[in-house]
Amino acid sequence: MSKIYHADPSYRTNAHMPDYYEALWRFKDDPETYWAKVAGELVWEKKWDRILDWNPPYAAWFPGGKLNITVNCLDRHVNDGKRNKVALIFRGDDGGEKVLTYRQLYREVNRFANGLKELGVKKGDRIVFYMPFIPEHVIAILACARLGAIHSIVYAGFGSEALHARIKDSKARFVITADVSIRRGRSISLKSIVDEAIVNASTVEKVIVHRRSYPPIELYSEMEMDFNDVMKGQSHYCEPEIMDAEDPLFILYTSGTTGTPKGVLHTCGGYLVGTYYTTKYVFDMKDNDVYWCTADPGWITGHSYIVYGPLSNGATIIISESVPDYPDPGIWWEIVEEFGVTIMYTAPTAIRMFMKYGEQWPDKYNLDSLRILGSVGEPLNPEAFEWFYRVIGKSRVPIVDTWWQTETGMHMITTLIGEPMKPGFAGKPLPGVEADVVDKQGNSLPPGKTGLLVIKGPWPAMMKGIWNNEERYRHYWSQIEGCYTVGDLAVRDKDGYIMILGRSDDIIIVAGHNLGTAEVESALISHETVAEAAVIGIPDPLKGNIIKASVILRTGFEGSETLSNELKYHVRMTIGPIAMPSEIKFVESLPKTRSGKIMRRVLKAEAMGLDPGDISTLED
Ligand code: 6R9
Repeated sequence: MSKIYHADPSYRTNAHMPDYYEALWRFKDDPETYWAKVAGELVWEKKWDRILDWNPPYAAWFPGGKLNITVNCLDRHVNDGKRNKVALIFRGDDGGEKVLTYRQLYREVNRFANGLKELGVKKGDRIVFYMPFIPEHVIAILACARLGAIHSIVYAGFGSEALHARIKDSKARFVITADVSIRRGRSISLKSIVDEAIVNASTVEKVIVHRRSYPPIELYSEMEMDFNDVMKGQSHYCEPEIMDAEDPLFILYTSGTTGTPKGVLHTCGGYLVGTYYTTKYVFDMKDNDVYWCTADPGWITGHSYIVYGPLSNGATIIISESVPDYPDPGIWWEIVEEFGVTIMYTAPTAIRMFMKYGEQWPDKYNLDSLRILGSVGEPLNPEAFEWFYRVIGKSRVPIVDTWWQTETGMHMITTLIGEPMKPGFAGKPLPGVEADVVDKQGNSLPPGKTGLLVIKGPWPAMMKGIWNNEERYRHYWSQIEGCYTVGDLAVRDKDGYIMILGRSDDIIIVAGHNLGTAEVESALISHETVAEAAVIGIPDPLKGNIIKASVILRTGFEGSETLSNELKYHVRMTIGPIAMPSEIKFVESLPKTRSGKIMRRVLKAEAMGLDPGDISTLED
């Protein structure tokens, strides 16, 4: 039985959504009225005709509605008394800062949009981004959306082949990049990667380069243009393109932990409603919050919870180019103290890294400003939850462990800040989301039984397709009748809290028992010496599979045969003999995507001497 944590009752009393069950009841009673109320808080050029047309697997949300998402993220705040509120605070890798108010951000976006327009950018054009995380990145995203152009952001860490494949698949007309990104005090050339990536990509007409270094790099060809020159002399107002609710907003190629990347398509209306709604209620976003999401815009988390959700709520966002341990592992806590961050949203991979370095780093800083902590990307193991709660949140700050995906666009399962928290469990489906844990035939499973996580029915920010791949889109909805199959394993408890056990392709079947990777990894991490762990199943003639674990130890511990045996025994005692790893390997690092997810199939291929498949999304 795991522990249950309760936030101070004032959290609940003051929350935008104080009562989960009341909201759930309102949703169930009349879903359309429920969503109409949320959508009604936003600015529409023309109101929708209907809330939803649902012809599975195709949904049209707010058909007939017309809007521009940037009007909701900028114009309305500029006109509604938030003109001089800080919209964005940038903190560079070198400690440099830049602050933009809503008015300033609005003007920059409009100027850049006008510049793009002059270059011929129009509604529906695809624009690929390969940019560092600097304010210009956010400006360019919003400028695209202002014109109705479709952005497709690629992590500025992927290689030229991955970038090339995404440019080709989306048939991009424009690429926006920078000369360099700066990581750990070092400049990493982005422009040269773009140069390679656009060879044989004949659709690309222009490459826009934000030049940061001095002296500025030369721009050689006719195709290349300086970012600031695009803006130069442009007016501060650009008429927003009025979009249909179902017009495309962006394509984002998924992190690809399991296969070749797919271009997930999101559209304007429902996506805005879904990200606005979840930012408001899950993060309980208030006017004086200082919100910091540590993700990169190249991940869906950056799209939904750095840009569109927070800005549509008129929030103050922090963006930072810094990595968690440079110049030292105190940097993130220094940022929290310095800017008075109230809501911090990060990933288990970062939390486990901080656990490894030890409490002395966060302990140097005053973290009193924090009022909500969030996690996303992987299961937040109970051990990591407890550490985050105690060391960062001082046993006072509620944690929202948010389960969702590129495809879902918005948070789907989490624990609202006023609800009891159960470490290891993401929580319950948000009001508006119907999730279930089922067997392969789609039968609901009782509490305690492991099964497939599915979503029943449509939700506003759901993906609307896979770019150029109808079949792959249909596949999500065709495995189990009437359900969107998310590809994760899960188990529910008697209160309806859902624990995510890992990807279903990573499932390990030992002697007929289904084991989720997260279960075994959490057991390993609960040992005092372990910072991080990844487990895989290796075929075995006797047991079906045996478990092989790769383990990163906390600072100050060393791997040995004795420790290996101790860890095996620890897992045996925590879960049972079935889950005991046959082999434990002590490693310095694990293969991860740029968003911090462990790529177990790479470990598996390595262990079995097989080809790892597409590894274009692998970090470094
Ligand atoms: C937002 C994002 C989606 C996959 C998802 C699941 C894992 C995300 C999680 C989580 C457990 C959480 N995942 N959040 N697992 N608890 N709170 O990460 O999108 O990159 O598309 O990945 O990430 O496996 O299916 P994406």
